[in-house]
Amino acid sequence: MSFSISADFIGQENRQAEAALAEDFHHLGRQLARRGLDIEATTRRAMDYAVAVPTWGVGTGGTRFARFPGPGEPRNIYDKLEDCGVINQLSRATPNVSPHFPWDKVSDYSALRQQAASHALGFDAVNSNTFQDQPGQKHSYKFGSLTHADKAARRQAVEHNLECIEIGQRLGSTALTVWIADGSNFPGQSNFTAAFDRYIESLSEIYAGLPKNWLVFLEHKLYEPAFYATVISDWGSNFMAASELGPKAKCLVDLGHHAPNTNIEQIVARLIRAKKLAGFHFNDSKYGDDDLDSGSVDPFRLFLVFNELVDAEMRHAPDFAPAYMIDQSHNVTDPIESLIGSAIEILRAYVQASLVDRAALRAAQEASDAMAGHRLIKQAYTTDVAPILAEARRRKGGAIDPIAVYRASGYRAEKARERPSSGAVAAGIV
Ligand SMILES: [Mn+2]
Repeated sequence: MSFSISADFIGQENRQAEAALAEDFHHLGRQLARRGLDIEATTRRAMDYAVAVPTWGVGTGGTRFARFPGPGEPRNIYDKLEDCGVINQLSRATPNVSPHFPWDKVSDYSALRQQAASHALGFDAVNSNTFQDQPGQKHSYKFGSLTHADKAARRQAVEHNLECIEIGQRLGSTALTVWIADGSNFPGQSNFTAAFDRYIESLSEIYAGLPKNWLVFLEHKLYEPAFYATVISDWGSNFMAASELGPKAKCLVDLGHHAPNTNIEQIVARLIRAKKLAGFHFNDSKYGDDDLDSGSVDPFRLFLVFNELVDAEMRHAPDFAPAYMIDQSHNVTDPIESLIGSAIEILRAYVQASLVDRAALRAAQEASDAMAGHRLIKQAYTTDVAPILAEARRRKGGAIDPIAVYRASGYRAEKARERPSSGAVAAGIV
């Protein structure tokens, strides 16, 4: 029998924090009421928000220099689901997981779906992998996959994506996320135009294989592993591709996949306007695609992204239904703690953005009152919404202080006993 955290334990831990939370929640409610805001309505929004966790995120990540495995790491997709279940049990914000193939391949997907359901989890977008070679694979992706100069390698990559769609259908997913590592390391190595043409040709075949209610999320990334040029390097290339492919193709924004100092929130606004925003891979970064915990380095940027999202939601922007996913690499922390913390930070940004006085902001903008507009944004951003987040979790049966409860539960130590290290788990960074 494998160890799990009981609802009784969470309730018991919560009881010690309930009185203080009630006091803080009440006080914040009075503050918000003075601004014409209803804390109950905001709390309901917090309760309804969800962000998916990646199955690859619960294993310890690494860099190209080293990986330092933690104790009790998940050994397979079943262990990963167990860990993802704990993240949702305590945070009540992550009811879906985003699987990755072939890493999460099994022989029986209806059993996998049932296993996920037993942890109260569903499946979000499925991710294909043509950025590394698998054992026994006929054609190598060393020089590309969907854009490879060799037609047979492209064919193999297309087939893999079609297989991912098939698996996703059995899991209840409705989207395929495609990120390719294709690009070049040397000027002259590859023809920019020919590579992009081949991308469109390959993606057209995948697009044709999408079931009726499915979307394909195209993910761009500036550089790495290609260091001179990447085929789908930026949102412009992404938008060109998604536009050529059709309405079921949309652009996924990974927060770490842009040049330093890029105004990502403005890109988000543009994609919303073009009805092409697929959704997000949330993470944070300082220098490049660092895959750090969401909101850990620049929480204001995360808030500004959500400011655009809530703005679009409030004005009922057409065809606006972004998918929210976390994509991080946890190299020095317990991945469960990082994912709980990240889900909280994402939710915090969403709730703070929900507090922006939209009518007053519009008026300030119409009047070209720069300072008034900025102050309205900052008023929302500097509001401490922690009591709303905690109360939303408590009402849904989660923990008032999820990371403290996780630590007190002894879950990791139990798993270290149950899961002898195989050293085989790969943690991906995409
Ligand atoms: Mn990503």
